[in-house]
Amino acid sequence: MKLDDIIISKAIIETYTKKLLDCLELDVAIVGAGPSGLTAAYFLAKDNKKVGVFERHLSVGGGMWGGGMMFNEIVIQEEGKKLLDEFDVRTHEFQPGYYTADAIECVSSITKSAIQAGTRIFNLITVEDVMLKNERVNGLVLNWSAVELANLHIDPLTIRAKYVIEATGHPTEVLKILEKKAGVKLKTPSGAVEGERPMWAEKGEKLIIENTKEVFPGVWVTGMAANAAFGSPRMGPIFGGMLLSGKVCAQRILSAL
Ligand code: 48H
Repeated sequence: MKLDDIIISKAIIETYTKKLLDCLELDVAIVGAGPSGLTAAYFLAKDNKKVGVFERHLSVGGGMWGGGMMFNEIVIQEEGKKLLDEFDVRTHEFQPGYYTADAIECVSSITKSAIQAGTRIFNLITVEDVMLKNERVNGLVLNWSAVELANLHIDPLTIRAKYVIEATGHPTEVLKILEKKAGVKLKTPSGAVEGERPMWAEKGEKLIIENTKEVFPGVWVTGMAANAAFGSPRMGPIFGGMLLSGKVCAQRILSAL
């Protein structure tokens, strides 16, 4: 069969452009394709909401690939295991209440589920700012991660969304942007990002569910960013909280939409 190089290029450019154009107005825009962001995306897309995920890196999955200290297995508790069952990830009971799963299988299966439910994931795009109107976030400001890396002076583009999910993990990048550039008060005790506390798996996993909420008009926080925002402990390589927080975030947004 004959292959034309230019048709290959045209196919990619046209298809990608269509995908991006279709995401200029979203129900929910998610910043970060770690386990919490991907899980939230899956449950929102499954409910027929228009969801786009923007991820700075080439690969999705955030901090999940490396398990604990590069031992690429994760630990999950009973409630989290049910979610891995839904994502068709195999788990192994280590001892009652503690399950392990292959970190690579987790990332690839959750990602596949989110995409097949209808989520569009845009890797290599960094969220460098938010759109703020009448004291409410109503969209994101995007640029190629390569522009950020090369420190080029190139203006960004924007997308509009009914809700934004802050799923950037430990650095809470979206909330830091709001703090620094908009000077607004978040719905946290101090009005600012409280900062994550030292490791305490049990407490961190419990609090993450109540920390998953709207932290500023139009912005919901999930995953590690939720505990960092509200000053709760980190929890190490137990990932049930990330998945459950993503699910709860989606459910709470679905009620709000
Ligand atoms: C685009 C961005 C931007 C930006 C960041 O860190 P993550 O895996 O986040 P979670 O919350 O889903 O999972 C946290 C988990 O991986 C973890 O770190 C745990 C459990 N730690 C416990 C402990 O004790 O250490 O993913 C966040 C993603 C990453 O892929 C980033 O590249 C991406 O967000 N991201 N993408 N624009 N401005 N900032």
